[in-house]
Amino acid sequence: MEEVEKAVQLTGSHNSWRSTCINLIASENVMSPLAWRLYNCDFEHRYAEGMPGKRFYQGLEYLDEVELLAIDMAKRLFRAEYADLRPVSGSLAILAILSAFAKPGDPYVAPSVPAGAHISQAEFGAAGIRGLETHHLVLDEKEMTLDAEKCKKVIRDARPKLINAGGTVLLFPHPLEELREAADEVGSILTYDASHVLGLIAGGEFQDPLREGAEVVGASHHKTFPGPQGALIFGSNPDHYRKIKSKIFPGLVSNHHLHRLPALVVTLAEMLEFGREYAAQGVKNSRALAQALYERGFDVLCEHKGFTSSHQVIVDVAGVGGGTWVAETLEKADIILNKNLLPWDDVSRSREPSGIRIGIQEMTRFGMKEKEMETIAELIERAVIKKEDPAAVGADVREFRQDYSRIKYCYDATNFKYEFNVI
Ligand code: DSN
Repeated sequence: MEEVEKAVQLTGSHNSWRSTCINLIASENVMSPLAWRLYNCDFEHRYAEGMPGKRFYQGLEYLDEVELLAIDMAKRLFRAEYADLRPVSGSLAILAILSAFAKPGDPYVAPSVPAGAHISQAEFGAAGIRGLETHHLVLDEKEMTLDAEKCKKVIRDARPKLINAGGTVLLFPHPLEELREAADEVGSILTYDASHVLGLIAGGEFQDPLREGAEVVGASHHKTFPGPQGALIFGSNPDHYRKIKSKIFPGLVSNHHLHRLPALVVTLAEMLEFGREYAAQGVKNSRALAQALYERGFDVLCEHKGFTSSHQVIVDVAGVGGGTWVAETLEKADIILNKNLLPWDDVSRSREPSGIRIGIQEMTRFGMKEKEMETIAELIERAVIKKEDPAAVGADVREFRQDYSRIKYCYDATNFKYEFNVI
């Protein structure tokens, strides 16, 4: 079939192209070779509903054990009282949490999207679908972190059932202890969307939401945490989990994409073993890239506080073509990142925002360090500021990338024997 040939060819083209690009999308990552190998397994074809040992389908003897391993390891890694790996996406994890603690019409508090919230935290995303009355936490735009005093006032005035900190632009830790104080005053649950920084939390970098006051954490596990695509929820209070559980199943997830689970066990093990080294290098890399871009004339946010404490770098590119032009020009040079709203952009400008967001986690996985961040900054400068032909810059990108094709911070897949076939 012509269509099949086309699909095969397009998939191959995508695979070869992105393996030669400098991949800087802050929400992406690559699995380790062993995780990737296990991902392609028969669990993909099977159905499970409910909890291990209490399923509604037969044939899950081995899956149950794998899922219990993953749950146990996630609890250990994040020092949590419970962990549920069934949400198949970050948005569903957030929606399950929102549904557990707030009903339609209830007040709810989260940052706005320009202030860094993910769409699932927003009135036009999962929070809106749940029918919540959304109030916004206040970001200190200079410091790029929530303004504790102003947020406390919002919480005291709105008296929300639920507060959802964290989000999709996260340069610096948020003041969770202060938010928790206000949450306790009004009887609100403090949750944290850790999708972006989950791998940093696992590696002891950034902030540890459960230790700082958050009670429930929802996160996708494929951004800084380099697992298969999917999500989890974990937290400190088992009573909360009783409420969340039924929202996941039978509420929002029927089958939970079972082939994720062995790949997740591998990723959890690799993060337990190599996570500290990976996360520490990641933060060094984002700071080095920010510094190198700044020295080349880019308006990188938060120079006064070292630019970033996470894997992200945010650049105001309004003066050099705008977010859309910069992202599209860099794509022509095989440097892949995304345009992004800045806190002072109106949300209606999401197609023409002032900023770009850069994430260093994938290139860190391929072994890049501070020196390589200098090279990346130079390549970006050539395409964006010096306006060199992107195709010429792209040729240098592809040559540079050749030396970074093996994933680090993981087990050697050849040390494990696997004798199963997919079909
Ligand atoms: N939209 C994604 C991000 O890039 O942050 C998260 O799902």
